[in-house]
Amino acid sequence: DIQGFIFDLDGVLTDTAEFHYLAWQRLADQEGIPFNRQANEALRGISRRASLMLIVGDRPYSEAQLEEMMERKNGYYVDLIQNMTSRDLSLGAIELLNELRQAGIKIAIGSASKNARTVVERLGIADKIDAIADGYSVQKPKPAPDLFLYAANLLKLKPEQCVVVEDATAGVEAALAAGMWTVGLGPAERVGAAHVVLPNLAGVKWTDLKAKLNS
Ligand code: B16
Ligand code: MG
Repeated sequence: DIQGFIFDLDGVLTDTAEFHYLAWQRLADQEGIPFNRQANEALRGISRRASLMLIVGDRPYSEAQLEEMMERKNGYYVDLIQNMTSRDLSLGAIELLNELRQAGIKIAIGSASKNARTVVERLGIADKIDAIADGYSVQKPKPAPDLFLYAANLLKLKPEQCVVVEDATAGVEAALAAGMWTVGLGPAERVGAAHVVLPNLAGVKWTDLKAKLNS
């Protein structure tokens, strides 16, 4: 029986992808590295370091320079998310969170971001979340199952009792590898491997989802 939900944050409960993009673009411009919105698509849901490595490619940066660039990008990103409010919640998110809580389902965040706690606070949903697994929780990033297993453990649930909601290919892979029910948000080319694929959270009801996951 399903007793817990683990929500990815960026791209699922809110759209911080634009802020990540603006911060990476600023860094790339300063470094004279070609980058654009399309290149940014490949960074969806992957860790800060893996994102930077995709941007710099085979340019010979030292470890110290890479660290500095990650910090610089994060500074821009942290500035951008200070202005977030509950208005930045994805359409349908608050309704689904409320319905799940009323049904006694436990709720966790499973995000690769080291800024997940700040974003949860800014969105005003901290009181609806039972546990947060974030960029500090495990060593191996998605597509490894570690982060979602860590989240399930915080909820004291078994993998098969959990539903993961993800927008990224790496996240869907991580959820399946963890042995959890998986809801993919977005185009089938991106999240088609999930058990259920939906465009976004708008109008999504737990009662409907439950029926889909059981069939
Ligand atoms: P940070 P998610 C991911 O969050 C983002 O989708 C990804 O673009 C970002 O690089 C990653 O977090 C790390 O974020 O630099 O803030 O630690 O989708 O797993 O909620
Ligand atoms: Mg995501």
